[in-house]
Amino acid sequence: MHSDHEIPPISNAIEPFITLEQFILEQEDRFPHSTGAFSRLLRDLSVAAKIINRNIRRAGLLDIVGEVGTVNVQGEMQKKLDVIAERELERALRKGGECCLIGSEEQPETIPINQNRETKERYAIFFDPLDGSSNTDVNASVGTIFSIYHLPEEYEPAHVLDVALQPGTQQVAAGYVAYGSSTMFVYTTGDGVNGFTLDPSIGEFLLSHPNVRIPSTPQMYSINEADFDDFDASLQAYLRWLKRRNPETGARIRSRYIGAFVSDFHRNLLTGGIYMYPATAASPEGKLRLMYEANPMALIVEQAGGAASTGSKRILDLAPTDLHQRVPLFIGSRSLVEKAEAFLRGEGEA
Ligand code: AFP
Repeated sequence: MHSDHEIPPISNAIEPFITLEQFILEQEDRFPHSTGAFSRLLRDLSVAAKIINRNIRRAGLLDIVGEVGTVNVQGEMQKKLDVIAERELERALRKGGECCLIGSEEQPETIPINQNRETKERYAIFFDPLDGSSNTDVNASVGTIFSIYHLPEEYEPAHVLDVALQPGTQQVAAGYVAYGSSTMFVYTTGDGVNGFTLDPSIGEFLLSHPNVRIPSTPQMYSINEADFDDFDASLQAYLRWLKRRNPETGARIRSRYIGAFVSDFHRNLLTGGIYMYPATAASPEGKLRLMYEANPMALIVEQAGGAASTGSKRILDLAPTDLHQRVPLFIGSRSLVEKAEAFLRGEGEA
């Protein structure tokens, strides 16, 4: 017991830590024929993440908050930090040389890079450089999301997008960076999910959340309820069900919505819960993009024991047709995603 005036001791002796780079190299050692290209790719992404983080952390001090004055392919005003994040990712991937195709939320078309490189391993990377970027103006959390695919050894350059657009099940890796009260790099290669927290004093991501599992008792639901009147009646019924007290425990799930998918997803991954961006009358396909938002998070959530659905189909099974394709999304704890699907089929409880 501590008296009112006594501050409980806080241990800072949780070393030794493993860095993201050490972790990646250890994983690589498990594959005897690995060329190291994939490890270098992840390293490049982590370097870009550190530079983006540096800019975000000083955003209020430099002239990098607000809009650039241009509109991106989504019809959204580009923020200065959107452009900076996009540039840093592209620069790191060009320099690294392992990535041969970039698909970004901020660009109308994919960008072929490093095409003349002599390499057997070619990767395509799809990313949202700065998800939730409207949050930067008000000092709230934002994130970066990425999804990695193999490209075949040989392909017709004019048709590279056709070979790059693959279902989410084919992702080699997926991850995100959450720029919150601390900065975290979370990723999966299809063998569990691991989270690394940036230690700014040494400039390294350190393993802080090994083998993340989404808790089975959900705590949170996240949806923009301002759109309630636009939702289908079955979804409205599901929301009413979510708000009920558990008849046995009296507990109630809480509502949280930051307006940055990465941050809402990350919190729900750690606490248990569901994030929803459904189809509405105004957005019949929902708002979030399959290739660089839904697919990478779907792989992560499944690897952590959760689920991701359009409301009727598994996200990872969808055959993509377009770089910027949108998709309705229900993602998080398996029990809540399955319940949402049941309600949307008209089989929910009264
Ligand atoms: P921005 O990157 O343009 O800020 O969009 C963020 C986002 O796509 C997603 O991260 C949020 O969950 C969602 O939009 C919020 O959108 P609503 O304001 O329609 O709820």
